[in-house]
Amino acid sequence: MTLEALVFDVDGTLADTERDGHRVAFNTAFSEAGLDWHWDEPLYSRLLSVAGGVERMTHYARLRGWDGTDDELHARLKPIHRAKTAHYVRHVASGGVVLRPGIARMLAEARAAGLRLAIATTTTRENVLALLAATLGSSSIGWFAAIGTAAEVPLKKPDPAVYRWVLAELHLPASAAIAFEDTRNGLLAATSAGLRCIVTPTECSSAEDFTGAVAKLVDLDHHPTRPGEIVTLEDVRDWAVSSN
Ligand code: XBP
Repeated sequence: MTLEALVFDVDGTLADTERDGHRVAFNTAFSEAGLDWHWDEPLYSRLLSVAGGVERMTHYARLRGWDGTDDELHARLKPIHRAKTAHYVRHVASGGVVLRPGIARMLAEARAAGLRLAIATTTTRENVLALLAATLGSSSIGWFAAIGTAAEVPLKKPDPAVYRWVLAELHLPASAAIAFEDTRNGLLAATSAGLRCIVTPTECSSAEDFTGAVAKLVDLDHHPTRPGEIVTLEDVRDWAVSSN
């Protein structure tokens, strides 16, 4: 099968957004809400095992002894999550986030080669659009043939639902696409949907188990076996047909 699409995770993959972006926005929203919650870096790295901001907050609330059903806790926490999203979007719009090395180049190479681009993320659509506009310009939103977010697919990674949604939008079999992820949850979501997956871990996810990835990279500007060389679209095409 010929590679026809590149599917990118957002947080940690397109840009390293978690430690200084989302985490700071969460803490600001907690403080504004009068909660004595503060997610420092080690705690946040552990909490990242729970995909989805509201789900992560709900998980932490239970650790802090909150009672209630998931729906009851979500209802209490969603206003705080909306405030957090506003803080995060302001951070991104102010230039607080840059793309990871090689991402802009890979997107341009894929477009020039006629491949389709897609996004599969558990974050909000608002966060995705803000990140694309701030880093690639507002017209870049049109580069992506499918953008799967928490709005389109409520079930979060490692569930494969968002990757299955993207493949359906692209009208492609999993074998015609390859995923780019930074966490084990993301790797499992992509591979469970049948896609091969390249991982580029961040400091937050570096200790995770990436068994099943077809390639594990520092980033797209560092080839894993050819020191001093970048990762090209040809390398991605090779990994797209390899067995991991
Ligand atoms: C990363 C996530 C998100 C972000 C926080 O998404 O799991 O929950 O950490 O964003 P992905 P929200 O790696 O799939 O891009 O608060 O909007 O969920």
